[in-house]
Amino acid sequence: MFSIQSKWRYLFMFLGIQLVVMALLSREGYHKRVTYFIRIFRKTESTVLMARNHTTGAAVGADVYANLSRMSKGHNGGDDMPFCPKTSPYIGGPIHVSFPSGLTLAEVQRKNPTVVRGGRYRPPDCEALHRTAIIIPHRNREHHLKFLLYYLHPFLQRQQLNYGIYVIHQAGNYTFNRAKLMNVGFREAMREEDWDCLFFHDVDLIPEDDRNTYTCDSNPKHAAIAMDKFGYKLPYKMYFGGVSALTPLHYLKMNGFPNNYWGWGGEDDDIGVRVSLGGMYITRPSLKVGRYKMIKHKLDKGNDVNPKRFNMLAKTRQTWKLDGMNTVEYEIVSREYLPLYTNITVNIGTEAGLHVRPPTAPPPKPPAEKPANKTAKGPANPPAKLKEDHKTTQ
Ligand code: UD2
Ligand code: MN
Repeated sequence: MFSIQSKWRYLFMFLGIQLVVMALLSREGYHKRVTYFIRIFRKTESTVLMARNHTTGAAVGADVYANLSRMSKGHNGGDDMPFCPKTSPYIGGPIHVSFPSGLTLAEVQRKNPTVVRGGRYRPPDCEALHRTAIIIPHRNREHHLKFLLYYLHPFLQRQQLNYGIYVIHQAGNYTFNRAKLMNVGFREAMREEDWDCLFFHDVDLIPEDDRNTYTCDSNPKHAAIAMDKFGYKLPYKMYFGGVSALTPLHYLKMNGFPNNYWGWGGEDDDIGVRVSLGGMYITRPSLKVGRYKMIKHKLDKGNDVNPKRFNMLAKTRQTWKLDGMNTVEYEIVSREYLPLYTNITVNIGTEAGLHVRPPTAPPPKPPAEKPANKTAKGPANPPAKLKEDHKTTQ
């Protein structure tokens, strides 16, 4: 007869052997079956669903708005406001991303009641450790912008950041220039606030995991390491497109971004090269965390592939100090503090400069000689300058 104690001993031995067998099986490629078995014993978390679709490897994440209501209770805002913790308690991991039809900006606004004018936010219950500006180059992508705002606002709130969203809108129909718009965004955002980190963000990329924190590293960070469009892999080592994060010091060390890449392509690689020319290196989050979904689209009208990009790229070493933040020229057309973002519409000109002159018209014919009595009366409609002079002498 077994005593009760020895029964337990055998039971534990049996479970121990099972664990060893499972570990061996796991090494032999039975990972899925083993994790399934383990998950039966694990308490399932209500906010984070880590299940993986084994055909695509895609994470089925949580609703990005799931735990926001927990943090809406404000603090009295006095001097005794504590600093936020190093790791936010609201971070949950994978986020479910889909693009339902019928979403409106009004709905995004309704779901983000603590975001204030200009798309600004501060955690209500603690002093943020980081101040991050998001810079989004934009033209004719309102549909994408709406989805990005829908996901980005709660994503950043979960990270307890003090943040602001800037949309830098290229005025006119001339060829798009993503990198120059970023230079504008950098200068205009820094003019408004002492941001300690700037995220340069394509309008169509939605982050899929909130452990991908929107804060800066000691070197420029390429955040979009794993995108669905590249099978959630880094396409090549020097890739720096999509979403990147730099401190103001990083940005100035590499003389910002180039101003002369008009049209699609090349500018992201130029920026990548500038990082090393500025004496820095690229950091990245892990493949598991730096995941993004890109909203599918075609090449835009006004953003044709830039045929000069390879020639230009070959010369970055010679040009990076001559073109960049130290030479950027633009004119602000308008600045609007909208409920969900600050919209800056800007004229960035063309390759020919800021003011494109219309093709030169033939000089006007000199007026025919007038009889003396008519000229004495003076012109019926004096030129503006004369009108001004007249006013000041009144
Ligand atoms: C890739 C890179 C992008 C950039 C681009 C080449 C990814 C995910 N991104 O994007 O970072 O290097 O190649 O230039 O690989 N945009 C507008 N309106 C326009 C055109 C562009 O708003 O008419 C903005 C918008 O923020 C967009 C970004 O520019 O996300 C990049 O343009 P794209 O999305 O057409 O290019 P894509 O997806 O090949
Ligand atoms: Mn895109």
